[in-house]
Amino acid sequence: MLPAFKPSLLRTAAAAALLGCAFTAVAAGKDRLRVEDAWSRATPPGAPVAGGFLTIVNPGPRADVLLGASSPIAEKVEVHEMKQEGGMMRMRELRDGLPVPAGGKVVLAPGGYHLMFIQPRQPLKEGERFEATLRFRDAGAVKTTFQVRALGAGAH
Ligand SMILES: [Cu+2]
Repeated sequence: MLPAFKPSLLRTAAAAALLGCAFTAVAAGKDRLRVEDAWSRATPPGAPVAGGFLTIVNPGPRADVLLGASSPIAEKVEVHEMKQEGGMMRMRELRDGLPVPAGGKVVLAPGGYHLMFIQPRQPLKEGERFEATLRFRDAGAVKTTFQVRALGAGAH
């Protein structure tokens, strides 16, 4: 009698714990900042930099800031902005980070904001994937998988 009773009690406790965890995750996940559609371009051998493009979605009630990133595929990763200045496209590092509005999103795309992978450790090949960790002021580290698209790929 007892041996049959005990495991079922344990199972019930385990199920309750699992459900509890699941509900907590759903509640917290609703407002959680996320990264979508991360991609990069194939690079020729010896390319000094590669761009990283993605969309940051922040459904929560608080603004956040993308402070930086790191990746095993590059020496370092910077947050850059590209814009027209005096008839020329110029690129600069956003040293204070890139703000992400509450309940909004920011698109990093060719010709605008982007991540700059500096000194890639090997050429990026079309069809491959690689990992990078984005660092946000409030959301902390967000691990992201980048899909490498064809050389010369534009915005989708
Ligand atoms: Cu750049």
